[in-house]
Amino acid sequence: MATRTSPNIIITGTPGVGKTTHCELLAERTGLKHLSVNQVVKDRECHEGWDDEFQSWIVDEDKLLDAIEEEAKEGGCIIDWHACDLFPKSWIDLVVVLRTDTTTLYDRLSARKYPEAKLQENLDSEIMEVLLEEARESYDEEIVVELQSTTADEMDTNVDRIEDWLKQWKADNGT
Ligand code: DAT
Repeated sequence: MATRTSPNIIITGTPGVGKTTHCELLAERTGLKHLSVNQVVKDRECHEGWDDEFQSWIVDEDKLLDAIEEEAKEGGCIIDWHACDLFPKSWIDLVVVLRTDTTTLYDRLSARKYPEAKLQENLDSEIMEVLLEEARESYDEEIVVELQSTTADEMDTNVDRIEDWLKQWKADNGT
C-alpha cells in the first residue's frame, strides 16, 4: 500500500500528442506538480550526452530515477515523458496514454522542425501504438487509460476526466 497522500500520474504518448499541454493545464487546475522529465534530464544532468541525429538527450535512466525518487515517493506528481516502462509500478497510480491521428501529428512535428528521421520514427511509433503497448505491458490494465488528443475540446474533456479521477482517488484513500 502506498503511503502517498496524493497520487502520481504518468501522462505519456508519442512526442507531439499533447503531453506538456495537458500536464500544464492539469497542474494549474489541481495543484499537482508537473514533472517534465525532459527538463529534469537536462537540469539535473541525467544523461550521457546529446544525440545529434535525433536531437535529444541520451537518458541515463538510473540517474533519472534517483533524481525524482524523493518527489515520487511524496506523491502528487504528473510525470510528462514519452516513455513509461522505466518507472517502478509501486510509484504509479494512473497512466494516461494520449493519442492523435497521423495527419495531426505530422503537422505538429513539422511545426517543430524535427529532422526527417526523428519525424518519421515518431509517426511510425504512433501508428504502431508503441506507447500504448508499453503502458499496457508495464502496468496493471485497470490503471492505463487511452485518451484522444486531437482537438481542444478533447483536451478539456480529458483534463476534466483526470480531475474527477483524482477526486475519487482522494476519497478512496481518505486524503
Ligand atoms: P508533447 O508534450 O506530447 O510533445 P505538446 O503538449 O507540446 O506535446 O503539444 C504539441 C503541439 O500540439 C502544441 O502546439 C499544442 C498542440 N496540441 C496538443 N494537443 C492538442 C489538442 N488536444 N488540441 C489542440 N492542440 C493540441
